[in-house]
Amino acid sequence: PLRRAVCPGSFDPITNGHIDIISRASRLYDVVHVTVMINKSKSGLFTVEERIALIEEVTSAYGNVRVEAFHGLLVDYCKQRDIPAIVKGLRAVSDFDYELQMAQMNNGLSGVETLFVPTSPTYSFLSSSLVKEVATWGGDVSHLVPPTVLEALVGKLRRP
Ligand code: COD
Repeated sequence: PLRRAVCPGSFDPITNGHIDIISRASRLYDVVHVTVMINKSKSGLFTVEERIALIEEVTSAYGNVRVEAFHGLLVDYCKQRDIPAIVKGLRAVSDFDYELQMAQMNNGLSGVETLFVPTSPTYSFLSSSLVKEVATWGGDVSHLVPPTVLEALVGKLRRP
């Protein structure tokens, strides 16, 4: 059987930090599901469809990445797709507390395992929200997101 893992997130938008984790997961698993978890209380800059299109474009080269959205609990998604592993990036100690809580909750709910990949030091300060904030004020984020995402970001911020 194919060995599957999921990289879940908001991806609003996908950054080089996410891509680092996805590409490393794609070398460890046969199929990597990159799943936009829909959060009704967080509206986001990009629509779910726009996020999916951007993720598809920047991960197409890996060949074993499948992109979709899910509304509900991550453990239910894993059950439906028969996915035994969640792969997450850890940026700093500040991520650890919350990520550990989620990992333990998800394992307790369903037995799914969470594997943590240490972020490349280059991306340890990087988050979608910082990228959006810096870009909003005209700061240069071209080294933090792929060109397609940069273009989408600039377009979005010009006509809000
Ligand atoms: N370097 C490396 N990895 C990174 C970086 C970076 N610079 N930035 C982000 N990542 C990785 C992290 O592993 C992060 O968790 C993931 O990418 C996604 O990041 P975001 O910011 O897009 O997404 P979040 O943090 O909003 O995602 C949270 C989830 C959507 C995964 C979580 O809320 C969830 O599972 N929700 C579904 C509902 C559910 O099951 N809730 C119960 C949880 S116990």
